[in-house]
Amino acid sequence: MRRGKAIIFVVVLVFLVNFTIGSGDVEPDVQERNSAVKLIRPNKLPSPNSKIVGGMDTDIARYPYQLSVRLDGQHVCGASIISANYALSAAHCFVREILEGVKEVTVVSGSTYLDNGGTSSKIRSIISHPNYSNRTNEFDIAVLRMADPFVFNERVAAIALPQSGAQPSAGTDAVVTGWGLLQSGAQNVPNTLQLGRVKVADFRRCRRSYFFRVRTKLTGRMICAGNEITDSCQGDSGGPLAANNVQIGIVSFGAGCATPGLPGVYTNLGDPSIRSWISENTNSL
Ligand code: 4AZ
Repeated sequence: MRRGKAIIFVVVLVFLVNFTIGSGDVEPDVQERNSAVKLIRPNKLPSPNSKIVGGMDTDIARYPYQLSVRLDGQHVCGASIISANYALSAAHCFVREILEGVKEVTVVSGSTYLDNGGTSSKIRSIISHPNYSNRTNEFDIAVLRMADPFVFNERVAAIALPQSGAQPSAGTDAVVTGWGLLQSGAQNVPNTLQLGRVKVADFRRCRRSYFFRVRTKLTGRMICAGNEITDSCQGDSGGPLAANNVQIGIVSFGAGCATPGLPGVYTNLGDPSIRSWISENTNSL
């Protein structure tokens, strides 16, 4: 009987804690990535001069691994160069609904600006992780095999990948780059590549917040980074999170952008299953 009471007590306690933590003024929704990408698709061309959330203008020469993924010429996602023949992006950028009716998928390398410069390259094949799930956001990774190799120069170069099992500790300084929205819900993406300086967040804490506040389960295939000041946002998806010139994450999802207590979520490239999948699909990188 004592045990029965203890269980009831724990159940009530968990419920109360949940309820209090989860009852902020406005509950942020987990971004519907598909609609998010649509938001920045067709007819909404980047307005020049509008600014990742809390970032600053930067130059492609500083982040020469950054790519813009274009569907029929329109920027939809980021990606990164990992070798002459391969790029890395997010699987959610290439789901059937998004590719429907699209004639051409290309990446643009070597340009700071969305509206001019750089080199457009054709993709031979898109390999999305077979275990990617748009319900759980697990394994949000895709390898892009280029039709022709990238020609490397000071604005076009590959970024290194982590060793299998390498896990960035909380507080690690990282940079996220991209042409994503400057504010949650903004209408246009910026024309100039943005750089956001973020810190890797404590994973258990991040996982707890996502679970209690947005009922979303994070797994070891994910890492969190950013805060209420600086974060990735829609349109940055697929792009790189780098620390010490090593790509540690891929922009994957979040609960809005720069939402207090809910950092951005990234595919964890150090996770052994993710890391070995990249090797297997890129002729062993
Ligand atoms: C998105 O919709 C998205 N704040 C990407 C990153 C984040 C939120 C949303 C992280 O593509």
